[in-house]
Amino acid sequence: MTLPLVYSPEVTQALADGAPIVALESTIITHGMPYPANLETACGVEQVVREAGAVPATIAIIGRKICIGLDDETLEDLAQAKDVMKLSRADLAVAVANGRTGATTVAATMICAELAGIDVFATGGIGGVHKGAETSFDISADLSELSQTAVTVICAGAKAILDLPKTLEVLETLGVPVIGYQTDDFPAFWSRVSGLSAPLRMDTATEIAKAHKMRGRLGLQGGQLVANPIPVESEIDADYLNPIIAQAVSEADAQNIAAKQVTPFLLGRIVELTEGVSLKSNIALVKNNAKLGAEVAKVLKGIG
Ligand code: PSU
Ligand code: MN
Repeated sequence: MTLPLVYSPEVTQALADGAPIVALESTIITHGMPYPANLETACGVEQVVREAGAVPATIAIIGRKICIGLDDETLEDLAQAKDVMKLSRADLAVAVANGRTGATTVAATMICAELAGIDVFATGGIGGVHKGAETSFDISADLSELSQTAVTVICAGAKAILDLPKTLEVLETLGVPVIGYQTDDFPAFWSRVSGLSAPLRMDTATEIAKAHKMRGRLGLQGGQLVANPIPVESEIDADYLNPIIAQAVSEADAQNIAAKQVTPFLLGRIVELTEGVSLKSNIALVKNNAKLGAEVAKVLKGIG
């Protein structure tokens, strides 16, 4: 049985050459940012990966196939589509089997990347433990995916829409290495620091690549989470953002937003309430992560 994977020409060539590839998610395009910033980001991030000497593979489910690498026209369509499923581990197979168009979250992108033989994936923020999870039980499937799928995920930490201490506790319980890149602090997406310590620290792409390989050699399941702080010049003042985040969270509660809708609702409200200020920083940090992803992918392929 062959897997339902189709590769872009660029990714096909890279796989044949043993060249470095960086996986990219599509939920950030369909449910994470508004149009046209989502499209500009998707194209811009791919460009950063290429300039850093690796090949980008944006992943989505289209026409009963797991597409590894999307052409510009498909990116344009996805960026404007309204009825795209947000896919995690639970619904990935359903979407492929039933011909639904789907965008992959961190969890689903990890699964697809591993199937395609891609070791490194760069994104913005991961899902985590939501505030109030002690009653809602809302804990993203991204966390358990990190404990079972052998992909190194580069992010900028997690947004303060989440309960960050609980998110780190769950990652520890699940055995996921959380690595601060060139920092002792766990970064909080728009801020370089969260006030929480990063459980591990690494200062080079080489260290990250070595640790990735060693997990495989030791037979340890799962991947690694690298938390790369936002560039200083793109940071946003927490005093400005915190009340906005609190407002978005209380609106979600008041409107009984639940399950898959929670994260997209919060992300959308924060962009609206900051009148796009948060979006500019979001784009900068994704590009910053794409660059580090390319460096790690290059070391894993023996170049760089
Ligand atoms: N956090 C962000 N931006 C995003 C997401 C999370 O700052 O775009 C997206 C990612 O695709 C992530 C998903 O995997 O939301 C998590 O959704 P949930 O909380 O429903 O698991
Ligand atoms: Mn959830």
